[in-house]
Amino acid sequence: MIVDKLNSESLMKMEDKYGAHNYHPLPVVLSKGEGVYVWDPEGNKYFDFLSAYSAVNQGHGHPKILKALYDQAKDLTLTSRAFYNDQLGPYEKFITSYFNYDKVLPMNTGVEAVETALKLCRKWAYEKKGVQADRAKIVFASGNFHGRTLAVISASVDPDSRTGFGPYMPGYEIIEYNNLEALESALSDENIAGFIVEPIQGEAGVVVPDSNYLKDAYALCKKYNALFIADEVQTGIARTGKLLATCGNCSCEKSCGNQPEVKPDILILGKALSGGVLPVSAVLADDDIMLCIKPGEHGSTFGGNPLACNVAMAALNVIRDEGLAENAENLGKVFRQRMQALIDKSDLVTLVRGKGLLNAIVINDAPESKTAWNICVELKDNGLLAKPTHGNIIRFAPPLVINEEQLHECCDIIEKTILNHKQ
Ligand code: IF1
Repeated sequence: MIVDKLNSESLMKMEDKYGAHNYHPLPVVLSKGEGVYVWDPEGNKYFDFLSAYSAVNQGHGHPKILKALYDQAKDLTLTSRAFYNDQLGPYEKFITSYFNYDKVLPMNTGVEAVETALKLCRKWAYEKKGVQADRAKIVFASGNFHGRTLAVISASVDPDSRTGFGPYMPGYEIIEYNNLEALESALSDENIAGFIVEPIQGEAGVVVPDSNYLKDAYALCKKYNALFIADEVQTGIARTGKLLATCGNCSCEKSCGNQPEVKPDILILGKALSGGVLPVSAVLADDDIMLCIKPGEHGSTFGGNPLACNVAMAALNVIRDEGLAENAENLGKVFRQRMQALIDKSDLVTLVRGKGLLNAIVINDAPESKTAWNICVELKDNGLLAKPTHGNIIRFAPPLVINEEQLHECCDIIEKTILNHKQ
């Protein structure tokens, strides 16, 4: 019996009936993706301007990443770490060289990598800094988004992420983002193990700190013997025009030879580490930190599986071989110029901000208004998919494989939608 292809309407109803209501998606169903494009079951074509929150930097269905998936899947997908496998060592050598660290601890989702980094930071504080047992504290920036687990939402100030899930993880200090005085004051507490920060706060609305913030924050962590932990789950893997948003130079220290302005003590990667093909995350650190975790003290069933190893190596090769950081840097400037020109002729948009191809526009209405949402629905009707972050801010993050002609076509869609929007 040939089952009729379900249409968008029936698919949305099915999700509503049988799925948890933990999301409020835009009313569009996606069934196919290729490069910067996605299609719905009815065959309507859209520009993907969210890239699954920067997990699809390499574009949908990248042939080299899919080949790595197919080629490995037919041999061996999962062994668990109870045994060695023939893909993990080569991957560990590859990724530690790529990002210039001694070691990697492979995990799966971004929040698992964040949790791993927090555990590693505490362990280092007890074993190397000499903090008394159970007294270690970690500093977070308000407005952060590091994932959805209890330990991580304990550091959130967002009521949606936090309320109703207490009691919360102790040992956290939350300070204002982009405030070095607040950081120095917090770090002066000898029990501080580390400071975890997003180089750009994505969910908070693509908040870009002052140009000296990361470098000076890193220096303060060194001064007070606390670990600088960079959550590059969203900003990493070329999204902001550099391989890492924390590296002030080009793609990788080895290729350009310059010393990066900031080399995080613990680096957290996820999302586009796999090009969006399957969950792959990683925590990188040098031996004096990474070896604080001993056998049996941390792990994961799927962490470091052969499939993930091969997909991640292919995904990282695509980033370098196709010059996606440079493309993001160049086209990000074009995008912000186009948006600034729109701001100059529309009072509906007040600001554009971002780095590389991680940008956002601020809509001239109250955060609790539906305007940003309505504009995203109108953008969808005009062939471009994006979604508001908080209230009146719309994030724009296309796959980094986008070309200049496609980018201008998208800016034309955004401009037409904004100028035709009826309040
Ligand atoms: C959802 C937000 C973005 C992240 C940073 C860790 C994680 C994320 C900087 C955890 C994940 C995702 C989660 C996703 C939507 C998306 C998101 F809106 F939730 F905040 F990108 F800004 N660090 N961000 O951005 O990684 O465990 O999800 O793999 O719907 O929750 P994860």
